[in-house]
Amino acid sequence: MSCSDRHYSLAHKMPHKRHLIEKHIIMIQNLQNLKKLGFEKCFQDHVDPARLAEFEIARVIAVHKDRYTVTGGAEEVPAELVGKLLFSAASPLDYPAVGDWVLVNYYDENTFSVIHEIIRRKSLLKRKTPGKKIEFQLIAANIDTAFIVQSLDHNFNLRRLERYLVMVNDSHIRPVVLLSKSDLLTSEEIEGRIDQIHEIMPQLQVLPFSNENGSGLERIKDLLEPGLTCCLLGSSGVGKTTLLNHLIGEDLFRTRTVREKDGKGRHATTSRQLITLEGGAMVVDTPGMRELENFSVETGLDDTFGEITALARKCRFNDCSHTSEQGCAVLAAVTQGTLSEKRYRNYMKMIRETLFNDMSYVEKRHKDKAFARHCKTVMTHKKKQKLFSMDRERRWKDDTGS
Ligand SMILES: Nc1nc2c(ncn2[C@@H]2O[C@H](COP(=O)(O)OP(=O)(O)OP(=O)(O)O)[C@@H](O)[C@H]2O)c(=O)[nH]1
Ligand SMILES: [Mg+2]
Ligand SMILES: [Zn+2]
Repeated sequence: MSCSDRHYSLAHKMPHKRHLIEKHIIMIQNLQNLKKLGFEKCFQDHVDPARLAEFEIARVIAVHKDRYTVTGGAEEVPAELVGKLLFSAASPLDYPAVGDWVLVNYYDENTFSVIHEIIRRKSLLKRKTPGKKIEFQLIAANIDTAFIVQSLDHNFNLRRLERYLVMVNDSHIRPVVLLSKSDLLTSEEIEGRIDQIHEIMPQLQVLPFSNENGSGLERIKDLLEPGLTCCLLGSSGVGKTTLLNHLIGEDLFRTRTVREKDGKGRHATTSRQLITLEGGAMVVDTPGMRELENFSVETGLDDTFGEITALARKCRFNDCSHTSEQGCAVLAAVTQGTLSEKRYRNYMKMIRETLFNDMSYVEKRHKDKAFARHCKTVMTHKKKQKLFSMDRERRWKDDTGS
């Protein structure tokens, strides 16, 4: 007897239970669908079973301002927040983000839904909004793996990588580093950069790849297990959306054509959406984050050297050091005389000091290690000297017979 036959005969014997059994079967089927979307037991543990009689579980797959799209595994349904949730929200953290699991009610043959509750999150990726106020903007919830994408050209920068890593680690998400545009470098150069990363973060998984010639794409696909939720992070223009389009297998999302003149262009990706790949993994694409790119926002450099940081944004390279680069807008202003050399020198001095004060924990630890090594060398040297002097003393005593 198959499982459904047994349910059928049971329902016949106990007609009053029939409704309950049918509901149970629907719930199991729904649970299967939810699992495909990444639903795990830990989420279920946070839902009051009584609420499940009233609501259904769904996942937020898109956010556009105050409108949402949710799905329980079948159709994608537009959703709004219930008034109570709206009015009780004390901070942006209380609103649903892409990837959130929520309790909803469906209406009008599943063409509309209302979100009543956000199920406790496993992880939350958020960014501080620029400015002094401590306010957060949600990026995505319940992410398992964050792919931090850096391109192997001038975008490659260990400091920036650390910033992204700190953010990902703080959110309890597993980081994987993807080095894009491997087509632009020789394999020795690529190995060199991977070594540089492993020197400070030996455990980190680092995969080079190219959207241009497809190398490394298979290794990335291998990581995308069914039910896994991941996100793409990294500077604007490193090729996140191009990678996503490759993973989907078609050019579904708009990518950026780098404008030759200033090498920058606008952020191509602006919306937040959870895309389900054919293999069953889900991906959120994100735009590059200025605040992780540009430390001047956090350090107050903007307040003091506003006109220079404005110029710096026009430099061709995101990580321009304003010392020798081609296309450096700051140097150009000094040459043209619109920026005084003295002010430029003060700015550079301030940057050096800020960079030093702002040294990340990895660098500090690295320094500590170097310091520890130095201490050890000194101690060994001292020990040797002591042994040497003891030996000399002994010999002197032997010689003099004292
Ligand atoms: N040579 C080379 N160019 C690439 C590669 N990947 C992407 N590009 C180019 O880089 C540019 C930017 O790519 P996008 O995918 O739009 O970059 P993004 O990271 O999504 O940028 P934002 O959405 O602004 O954050 C495009 O012109 C791509 O053609 C690569 O592997 N090699
Ligand atoms: Mg993009
Ligand atoms: Zn510059």
